[in-house]
Order: sequence, then C-alpha cells, then structure tokens
Amino acid sequence: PQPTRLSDYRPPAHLIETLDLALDLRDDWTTVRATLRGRRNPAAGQGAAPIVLDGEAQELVSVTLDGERLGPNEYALEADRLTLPERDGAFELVVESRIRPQDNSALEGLYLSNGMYCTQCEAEGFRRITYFPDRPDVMAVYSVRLEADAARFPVLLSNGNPVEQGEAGAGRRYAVWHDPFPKPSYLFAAVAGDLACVEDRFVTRSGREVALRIYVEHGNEPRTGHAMDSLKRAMRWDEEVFGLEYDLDLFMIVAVSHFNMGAMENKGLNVFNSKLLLADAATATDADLQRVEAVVAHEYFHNWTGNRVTCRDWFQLSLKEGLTVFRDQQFSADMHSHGVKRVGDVRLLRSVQFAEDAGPTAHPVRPDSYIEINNFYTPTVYEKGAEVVRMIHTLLGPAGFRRGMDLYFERHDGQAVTCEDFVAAMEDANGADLSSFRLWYQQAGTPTLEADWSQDLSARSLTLRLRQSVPPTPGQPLKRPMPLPVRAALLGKAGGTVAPERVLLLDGAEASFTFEEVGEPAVPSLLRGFSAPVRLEAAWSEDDLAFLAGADDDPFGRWEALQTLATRSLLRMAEALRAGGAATLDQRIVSAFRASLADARLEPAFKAELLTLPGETLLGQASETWQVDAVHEARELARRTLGEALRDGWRQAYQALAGEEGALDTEAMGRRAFKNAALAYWVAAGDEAAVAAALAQARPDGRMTDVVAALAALSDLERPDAEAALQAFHDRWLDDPLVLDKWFALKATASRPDTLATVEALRRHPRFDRRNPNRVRALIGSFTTGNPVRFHAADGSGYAFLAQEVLALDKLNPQVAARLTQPLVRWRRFDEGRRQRMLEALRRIADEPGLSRDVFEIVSKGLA
Ligand code: B3K
Ligand code: ZN
Repeated sequence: PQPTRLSDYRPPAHLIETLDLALDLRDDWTTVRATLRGRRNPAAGQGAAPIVLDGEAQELVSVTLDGERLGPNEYALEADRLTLPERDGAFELVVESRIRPQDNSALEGLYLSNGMYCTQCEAEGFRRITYFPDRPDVMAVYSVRLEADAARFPVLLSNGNPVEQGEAGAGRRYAVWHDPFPKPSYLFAAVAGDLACVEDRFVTRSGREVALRIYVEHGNEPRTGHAMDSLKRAMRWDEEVFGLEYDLDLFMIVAVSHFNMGAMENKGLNVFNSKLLLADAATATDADLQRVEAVVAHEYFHNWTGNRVTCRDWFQLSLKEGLTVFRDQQFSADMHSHGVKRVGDVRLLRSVQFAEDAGPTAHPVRPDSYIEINNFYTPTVYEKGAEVVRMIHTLLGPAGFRRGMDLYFERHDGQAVTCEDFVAAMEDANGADLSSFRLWYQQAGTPTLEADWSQDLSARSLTLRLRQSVPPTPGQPLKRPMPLPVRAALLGKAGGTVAPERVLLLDGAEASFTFEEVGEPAVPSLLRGFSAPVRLEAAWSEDDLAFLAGADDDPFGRWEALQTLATRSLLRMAEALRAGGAATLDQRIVSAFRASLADARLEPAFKAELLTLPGETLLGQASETWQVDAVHEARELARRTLGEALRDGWRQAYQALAGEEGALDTEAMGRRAFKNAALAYWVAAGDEAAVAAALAQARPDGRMTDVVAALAALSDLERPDAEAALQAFHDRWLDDPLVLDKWFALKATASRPDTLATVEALRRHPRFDRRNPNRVRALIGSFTTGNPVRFHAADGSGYAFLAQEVLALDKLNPQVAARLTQPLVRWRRFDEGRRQRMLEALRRIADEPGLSRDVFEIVSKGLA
C-alpha cells in the first residue's frame, strides 16, 4: 500500500452542491441511489476534467450522467474508484449500487448492530455506501430517503430535519430527511431500527426551542438520564463560554452496541457506543459517568468545531480533534474540579501520548503522510493536539483566546480549513506572532525541558535557567526548539508565595529568567498546571519535592511533586530488587502520604489522586529499560508498605465514608474515590478486616463504583471468597453487556500468575464475541494494556497470544485489530529477551498473507 501525503494535496476537480440519497434497506441487499448535482471547481484548474468518485465494497448497478445512461465502456471501474467522462460546467449524476450491510464486520460504512442498521463514515466509510468524492473539502446539502420493513425498523433517522414519512406499501415504511447545512460526507449518518426514544428540550439563549432525542434499545430508557443532563449542560456551557448556539431544531443521539470507537459527531445525529451513553449509578462507575458527560459534550462541541468549520483534508484532523478535546477538558473542569481534571488529563497524556511520541509510530500533531487514516486517530492528534491549543490559550489568555475563536468562526463558518487557518485567526485577532509556534504542529517527539536555578540572597534575586531539546523521531532526525510557555512561581521555604505566578516563554534552546525582590530562601514551582507537554527535568532535591508535595498552591504542582518523588524512589527500589537486594520505600513518601491523608483542607477527589502511586507503565517509561518484573514488585511492595504504615488512617478514612448514601454530585464522587483508594491500601496491608470490608462492598447489587473498586482490590488475591465475589458479579450481570465487560476486564487485569491462561480460556466464554469491539477491548485490550506484568511475561507468551488475536481479528475488523497491535511496536523499551520475542510476534503478524492496510501500517512501522 502507498502512503497519502500532505504535500500531494490538490483541491477537488469537482464540487458537489446537493446529494439526494435513497437507501432501500432489504434483507438480501441494500440498494443505494445517489443523485449528485455538481460542477467543476474553479479553484482546481481550467477546462474539463473527468469526474472521479471514491467507492469500494459495493456492486455498481447503473450510472446516468446528465440524463444519459452510461455503458460499461464509458466509465472506468476500479476496486476503489469510479472514473466518469469529463465535465467542465455543471452536471447531474445518478449512481445506483448495492451493498450488504449484514456482512459488514469492519463496522465502517453501513452495518448492522444488534439488528439495527447504523453508519460510521468518518474517516472514509461513506465510500462503502455509495460512489462519491469522499473527502472533507467536498461539502454538499443532503436529502436522504430511507425505506425499510415497517415492523422491524419503525425508526428511520438521518441528519437534519424530518421532511416526511409514510407507508411505502408491502409492509414497508419510508422517511425523508433534509440537512440544510452543507457537510462533508464523513458527517453523514443513517439509522434504522426498533428503538425507544427519550425526549427532552433545550431553549437556546436566543430563545429557540430545540428538541433533544436519545434513541436506545428498548429497556435502556432509564439509563439515558445522565447523558441527557450532560447534553443540556454542554449546550449551556458552549453558549456561555464561547457564545456558540445550536443551529438545528432537533438534536439526536443513538446508542449502538457495536462501535469501533467512542462516538461520532454526525450533524444533528450523533451515534454513540452504548458504553459512552448508557449510564446510571447501578450499572456505571463514577468514572464512567464522568466519561459519558465528557464524550456527550465533546461530540456536541464538534457541531461548531468540526461540523460548521471542518477539515480541508485528513492531515488537519487535529484542527477539529485537538480543539474539541481542549473544549471538553475545559467543560469538565468547570463542571467538577480544575485540579483533579488536569491531573487526570496529564496522567493520560503521559501514559499514552508520551509513549507514542517515543516509539516507532510517533508522528506530528499534523502528520505528513499516512497509509490508513484510521490509524491516525491517536493520542498525539487528540491529546497532544489539545495541549497545543491549551498553550495558545495560555499565551493569549482566556479573553484573547475567545477573540481568536470568534474570528475563526467569522472567517471560516461553512468552510473546510487547515490548522494554519486556526493559528492565523488566533494571531490576527490578537496582533500576536505565533510563527515559531507552528512547529508544534510539525515536529513529533516530546521535548525535554531542563531547569536549574541559583538564588543570591544578598542581591535578593533568583535566576532560573531553562534549556530544551527535542528528540529525533522517525523521519525527523533534527528538530528546532519550540516555544514553551512555562508557568512559574516561587514559594518561600518558610511558607507563602515569594513571587507570584508568571508565564515564562522559552522561545529558543535556552534562556535565563531572573526574579527580583526575593528576600528569603525559595523553591521554584515550575510548569504549573502542566503548561507545556514536555518532560521536565528540574534540579529539585528530594527535600524540595517533599516540600512542594505539601506546600505547592498549584494543585497540579503539588500532585506532580509527590509523583516525582515516588517515581525516583520506586525506580531505586526496582533497581535494588533487580540486583537481588532488598528495597525500602523512601520515608519521605510515607510522611507525605500521612500528611495528605490527614489534610482536611484537601478535596477528597484530589486526595485520591495524590495518594495514587505512578502506574507501572509510567514507571517503565521513566527508565532507560523497563524492568517489568522489578517495577511490578517494587510498586506492590510500596503499596504494602504504605498500607501497613498508615493502616489506621486507611481504616478510619474508609469507615468514616463507607456508610454514606451515594449521590451523583462531584463531591460525593470525590468522597467515593478517596474511600476506595483507602480501601485498596487497607487491603494491601493484608488485614483480614479489610478483606471482609471489601467482600461486603463487592456484593453485586451495590453501587457500581463501589462494587468494581472492591472487586479490583480483591481480584489479585488467590482465595476462594475473593474468587466467589467475582463469580457472583458475573452471574448477576451475565445478561448486561456493558457490565459484563467490566467483569471481563477485571479478570484480564488481575496480576495473579494464571491470568494469561484465564484470558485464553475466556475466549471460549459463551458471551465472548470477536465481532463486538467492546468485548474485544474488555478482554484482550485490558490484558495487553492494563496488565503489564502478565502481558510482558518474559517467556513471550503474552506476545504470542496477542499476535494470534490480531490475526484473527484482522479478518473481521481491521481498525480494531490495528489498535490492538500497538503494544507490540514499543519493543525498544524492553530488555533483550523481551525485544526478541516482541519482534517475533510482529514478524508473525507481518508474514500473514492478506493483511489489512491498517495492521500492515502499524507492524511495518514497528519493524522499521
Ligand atoms: N470523530 C470521531 C472519531 C472518528 C474515528 C474514525 N476512525 C469521534 C470524535 O473524535 O469525536
Ligand atoms: Zn472528536
């Protein structure tokens, strides 16, 4: 397969103004009749040019151009395109084709999910439904007619507004929809099924009434309330913060059980993975509820950042994704807690995006080339893209950022544009110069920022020196320094702030900054709020870190100090264990934990974050070679040490909160997070009373957050009562797919030695189904990404297992198979033995005949 390159971008030869699409859904075939009205694109050149349409996985029935039916020698049909005669001016084209959604296990284009028809078109799924210029810079006004069996598919939906519906004879029904907003094909959606509808309303600030409808399988209606409330909060927030109102009279969301990712922002008709929509206290954890809220908001926010202003080409993906992630992060922070949200976002960024940026699939926020675009819906495009937008926000301030957004919409509403257009709007609205800032879109790799300082008490000054370097990444051996906004403040060792927060801009390889009027010994608090996505290596002593862990007034900084201290200690412990010696946890960490545990001023949710040790994956990344077993042992030992040293504190914290009636507000969620963190440490201390408390909390009809937390604390214990608790959970929720996925994930992430055997056996569980991505992610994905010590078993058994699964899945669903492959490409992080075994697994996949482009691209990068 050949890569597509950004430098090869050309405007489309023809534009399509309207598309009338008729889908006749029948059991044997679905017939698609598309009427395209278009014209030559003046921006693409002079004179006539052939009309070229994308199309795959369908059977062409007929082509009629300007009223003439074309014979087979008047067009050229290839596996992925249809080339028609030349046209200079306007034309009308009717293409009829047929497809088989019932055979579509790739879940791209039109497919069946639990008996309902649904679509997923982003990025290039529309070409699996009909022949069309399937690229985001071709925007058309759509009219859609759906027809299907009336009894089995009473609900027929598409984008925009309903126009008419009725009987189509022979027990069939039809519905016609019209979307007045020109849109790219990737935002098309259609749904047909027997669905329940939950309805609500929202009045926009200009007084327009919008009907809100959530469609779900019958029986799931009670689980839609949280999503509906989240939607209304998101609509209000976007009006208040960005002045953006919803633009149609109807907003619909449909939940489907088979979905390749989280959700999709189709115009007026979002389609959601049911996992990210259906949520109530009995079946979803607090983390699930917050995720649902964030994703509902994210997809809603796309209506402006993505749909009204869309991407010119797929290299610009972060234009909509990075910006929309930033918007949903701000929304969630406003709804809950800024500090806790930032910590969670940074944790995610580091564990997945930094890892990607340091490996063979590293790519810039705006990639230069791809083989399969679906492989580029990555943490780099999303999360690092959001960090890039956040840095602009930091540099321009909230008001300046808002001015930039206003200008962006003023200039580009209704257009398909580039990341450059976004940055230019930010610059022009503020008279700012962001020329060097553009490097953030072009250069891959996580910069390292070094910081040291010297204080001159007699001169009452402190000088901070900052230096950066950007590591080489595939295809980019040499890098230029990038502008780094560094939020910094000075804290007095005796307490209080000595120099208030400033944003220092490091706009070259190195620079010094002097703080004046610093009359007392101070410690710098640096990169507050994680103001740039870098690896910070600051000259803090461990005493400085212990000080910051107790005193930094920046919540992120406080959390970060304790994480850094813990990382250093845990890596020392791992090294000692590897060398066959004894290891002990630094006393400073025990003291910092004791102080945080007792600190009544801290919000409980933040306390839960503070008291969580860095995960094994992060620890592995923090060292040259990830010593899998030693890191696992060290972290377990540290948890035990903390459990025992603060045993009474954990018990009291747990017992004080255990009886609380659970509400769904932020504070109650925070108290549960703290309570369950305490429970985990108390269990780690090995107390029989703690195990008894966990067993009681694990009873399957409790609140899901508590049940899952208790089961997670128990799942590693090889004892019959713990195993029985998991089994009881399984039996209680066997018929509830979303909850059963939690059980699969709990089984797959247990660190007990027999987990791989368990996972292998669970593939034969009657409810394991490779055609359902949620199930595959719950069992296989949780094991490979959430259980490092078992997946990275030294004998390579985990790798061989994954290779087998990737190959089996690739035949059904290449997109999900490619994602699953990812952990194997990071082989350079490991010791020689593991490297060889990971490479063997990659080669085994690469050798398979008929590999999808998706998996091919990932393994070939992994082997390069
Ligand atoms: N835009 C979709 C993702 C589409 C993924 C295509 N493989 C969801 C989102 O980011 O909002
Ligand atoms: Zn998105």
